[in-house]
Amino acid sequence: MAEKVVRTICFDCHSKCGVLLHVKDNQIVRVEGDPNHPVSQGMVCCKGLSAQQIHAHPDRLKYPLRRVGPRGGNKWQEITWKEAMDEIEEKVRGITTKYGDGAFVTGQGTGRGWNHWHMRAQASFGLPGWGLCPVHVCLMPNLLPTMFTYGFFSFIDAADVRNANTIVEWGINPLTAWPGLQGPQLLEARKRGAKLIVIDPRFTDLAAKADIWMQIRPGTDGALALGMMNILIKEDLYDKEFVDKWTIGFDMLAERVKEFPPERVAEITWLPEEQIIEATRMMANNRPTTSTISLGVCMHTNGMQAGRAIADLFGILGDMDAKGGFLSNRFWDVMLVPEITKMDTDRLGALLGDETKPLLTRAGGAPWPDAVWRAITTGKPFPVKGMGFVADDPVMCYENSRDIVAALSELEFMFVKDYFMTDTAKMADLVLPTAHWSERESADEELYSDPCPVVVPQKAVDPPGDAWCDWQFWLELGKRFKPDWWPWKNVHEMWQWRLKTFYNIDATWEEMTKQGYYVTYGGEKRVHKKYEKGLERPDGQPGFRTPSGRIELYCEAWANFGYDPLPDYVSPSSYINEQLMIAYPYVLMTGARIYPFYHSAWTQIPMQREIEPEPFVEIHPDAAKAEKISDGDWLFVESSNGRIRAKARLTKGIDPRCVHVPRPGWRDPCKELGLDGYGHLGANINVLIGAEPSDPQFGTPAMRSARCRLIKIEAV
Ligand SMILES: Nc1nc2c(c(=O)[nH]1)N[C@H]1C(S)=C(S)[C@@H](COP(=O)(O)OP(=O)(O)OC[C@H]3O[C@@H](n4cnc5c(=O)[nH]c(N)nc54)[C@H](O)[C@@H]3O)O[C@H]1N2
Ligand SMILES: Nc1nc2c(c(=O)[nH]1)N[C@H]1C(S)=C(S)[C@@H](COP(=O)(O)OP(=O)(O)OC[C@H]3O[C@@H](n4cnc5c(=O)[nH]c(N)nc54)[C@H](O)[C@@H]3O)O[C@H]1N2
Ligand code: SF4
Ligand SMILES: [Mo]
Repeated sequence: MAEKVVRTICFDCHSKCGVLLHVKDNQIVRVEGDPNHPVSQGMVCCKGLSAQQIHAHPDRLKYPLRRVGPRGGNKWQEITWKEAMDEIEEKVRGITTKYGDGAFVTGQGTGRGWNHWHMRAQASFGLPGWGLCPVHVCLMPNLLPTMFTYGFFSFIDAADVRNANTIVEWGINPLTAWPGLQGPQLLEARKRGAKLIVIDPRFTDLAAKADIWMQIRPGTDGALALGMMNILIKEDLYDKEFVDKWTIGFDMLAERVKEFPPERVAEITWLPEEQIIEATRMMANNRPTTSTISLGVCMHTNGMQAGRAIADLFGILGDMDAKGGFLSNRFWDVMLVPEITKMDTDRLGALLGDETKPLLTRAGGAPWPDAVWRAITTGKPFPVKGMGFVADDPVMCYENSRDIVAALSELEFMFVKDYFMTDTAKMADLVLPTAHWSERESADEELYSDPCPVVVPQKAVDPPGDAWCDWQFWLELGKRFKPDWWPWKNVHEMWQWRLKTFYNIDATWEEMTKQGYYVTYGGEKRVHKKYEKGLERPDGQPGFRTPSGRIELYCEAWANFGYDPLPDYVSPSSYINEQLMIAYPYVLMTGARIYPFYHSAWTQIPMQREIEPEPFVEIHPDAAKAEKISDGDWLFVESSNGRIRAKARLTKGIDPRCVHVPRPGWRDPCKELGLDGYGHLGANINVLIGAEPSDPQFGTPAMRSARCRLIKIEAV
């Protein structure tokens, strides 16, 4: 067959770059970035480039598999999708009839374009909301503080990097984690002279490009924001006019920040006092200023209040919904609305963990993972007896990995839908094969920065065997329980309904794929400062969508969830006693992204594994010297929760008091390169992280401010 070029979208990370796949005989012979894609502009990274190695990997799952023999014995029988779906239906019905609606929980990992369809499916037979989703650590701890403060979600999509004069990248590393989504815009901004401040305890590829790199002590970002507000107010650098007209609670905030003079903040954050002052003045004197705040800020026990402090900081700087500031984007309004998710807000209190983590259940729409595992092992407050994981390896994803393995082994029924037979999948009763982005059609509308297109990717190659995409799975599953919620014959109809009803895109499937993407708003259609024009609030009045109509520097609604209505700061080590401090001398950060892997995926792919062959831990040379560790030594990284293996990587880009282990876990072996896999416990950071201590109302554990020690493995 002749070579053809298929224009589609890579979905190996949230960037969703436009790509052109050159295809011949069902193989991908070349991957090119699509220069016409409005956001990625031709960018493609090493994960996108390895599409062929993923597509053609000999270990890909091809057909649904049913366990034969004892659980964990790794003996399987190929079955049809009809048999698999019949069995899932029977088990879900049996378990929910016997134990109640909440007894069957479906779990997902990061968003893969179908968050809302997952919720709709889960609500079709169980409790509303996300069955299980890592929103206690991902995205929501950034989004909720801004929603409470500004009345809109502000994340990477909101940062108007293209037009800002000062860009503050706060606990985020876009060049590695969001290369196609913010990478090109950032580099262009630097070229035109925009200032860049990077706040990160590690010297990243982005920090290398910064005007000011603030090497902050992990978990103290809230104190830094309070200190910056202290300077802004003392030096009269905030936007007085905006504050007077559009915010509430300024006087109380001004009192609060008096407690955070620069010298105290310097001590808390390990940052030089002069640097804090210099950065604050740059943000105020070189506006418009924008920022993206991400995992570095929120993966701590004090993350929600840190988010509030930072939200207030940019609130008084005043670049709200302004060109070059923080854009209020409407796509959030149609992403997770009850019309599609079937989320019944009155019933969210039924989600597991509600009694201790109500902000997570009621505002985040998800149960607290720790409460789910305990419901399996104790049956309290109600039993969980069946689980199904789609695009999620829960043992790699959630804190307390060992407890998760123990809990999963007590389930009556479990299914896993993945590309490969993972160690977690081996514990399941049914394993379901999955089509990769190069092998499926879909319509995706998740995160994008300005402009915000809805994309309609095309299939370039056939999946192996009979691997279904996840959308088809949710449709077929939901249909069996609530046929009237799932009236569509196939996924094309389902997406056409979605795009027509929510985005006003009325076209045939062929027309849509030919078009490729629709910029529904943003770009040239963008209207700024909608709050001045009565375009922000549903009632058409000027103002923000908060109860007061203003930016809530003092936030009453936040107080309803048990937090101080003003931002405050509690030390990330407040729970650590002296004994623990001595036994585990290093501050442990886990999970910063590295280029070749997406969470725990792709360690079996040669192109990726060549870049990062082994698990590693970053250590400062001074700390290594004190521990008698050399670069490349194998170590145990040990916390009070457990220990994992990692190779020492010495770098001056980390404080000697801190160490860092990145996200992947190197779960799967790479046979082609003869490299080991470490299974789901051997090198997995979440073996080290406990569920407690955690954010009081939201349940975020100390994934970036835990404690550990380093032990050299002499005999390896
Ligand atoms: N290659 C790759 N890309 C990914 C992913 C992946 O697994 N692999 N995952 C995707 C997902 S789901 C997400 S949520 C995003 C996350 O996107 P990011 O938040 O950008 O990802 P990270 O690299 O985890 O964290 C950003 C930075 O936080 C820093 N940090 C650690 N502790 C602190 C702290 O206390 N304060 C501050 N200010 N910074 C701190 C880390 O050093 C790191 O450089 O990435 C997405 N993109
Ligand atoms: N300690 C610590 N833990 C963390 C983080 C951290 O920084 N530190 N980051 C957290 C964050 S932000 C997130 S979002 C979570 C993410 O965690 P998850 O998204 O659950 O990621 P994985 O654990 O890699 O599990 C995903 C599994 O799905 C498979 N898969 C990949 N794509 C697809 C697909 O499209 N369909 C299907 N069916 N399967 C697919 C992969 O092969 C893999 O086995 O991890 C969280 N866990
Ligand atoms: S940055 Fe890489 S992995 Fe992410 S969408 Fe683009 S090509 Fe794919
Ligand atoms: Mo995430």
